[in-house]
Amino acid sequence: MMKFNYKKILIVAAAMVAISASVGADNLLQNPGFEEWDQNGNPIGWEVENGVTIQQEATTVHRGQYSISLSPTSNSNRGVYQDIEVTPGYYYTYSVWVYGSGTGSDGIGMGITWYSTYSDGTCSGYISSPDYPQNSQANQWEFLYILNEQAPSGAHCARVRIRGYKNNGFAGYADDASFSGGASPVEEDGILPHSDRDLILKIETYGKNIKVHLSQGINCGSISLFDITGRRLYRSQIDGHVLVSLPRPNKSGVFFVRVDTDKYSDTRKLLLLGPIE
Ligand SMILES: [Ca+2]
Repeated sequence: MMKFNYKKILIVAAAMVAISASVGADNLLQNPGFEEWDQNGNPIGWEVENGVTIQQEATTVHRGQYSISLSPTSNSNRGVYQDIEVTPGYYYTYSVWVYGSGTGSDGIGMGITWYSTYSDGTCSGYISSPDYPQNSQANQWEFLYILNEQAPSGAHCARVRIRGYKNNGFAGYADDASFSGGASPVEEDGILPHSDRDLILKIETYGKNIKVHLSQGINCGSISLFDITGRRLYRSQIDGHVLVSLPRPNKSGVFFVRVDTDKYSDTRKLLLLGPIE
């Protein structure tokens, strides 16, 4: 098969674009940064599967004070999860930062499993599992994501998982998970409020990620990625970082990166050529 290997990415700083979307892409996970732990040593909001030892980790963290360490105690892929109510046909994005002790079957991964029923906070009635991304480098933080996955017909519950692949040993750490969405297939846009600040300094692609350099440390704000139809594909909080990673869509097209603070917003047009190699 002929493989096109376009590396060239054209970044176009656009004039303000009338793109906005209703809020509905907030993080649906409880305790997404593994900052809150109960007296039994379990992360609040997360279910711990059988066959894994988890620990509160205070040294190797992506952000905040803590992350979670995962060590399967069998040959099964086990970890932690949350069950989230979803709407069939709507789009969801899931991301996690992971730090694998090794790669492949020695590493760590994440994924969504769709179920038909959400009841009492629990999924039942298995439907399907999309691909489970996993880390590709050992001993460094890596951003894993499933971008804009459509909940299948009949799916009312998503089991949002992080799991270790290492057999009977330490698989890695995870931190800063985000599951967002609820965007309908066609999300109508409002008009962006006034903006006169250059909050975005530079945008570049790096492997599977889009890296956005911000002109200043924004203590409270969010960054979003939209497609050409104005549908929000991804959103995360910024929290003082000047370099933010976003998931890169695996297709060509025009996209928009937008930074919002309480006073200002800045939107840039992004033209992606070619699939991720
Ligand atoms: Ca954390």
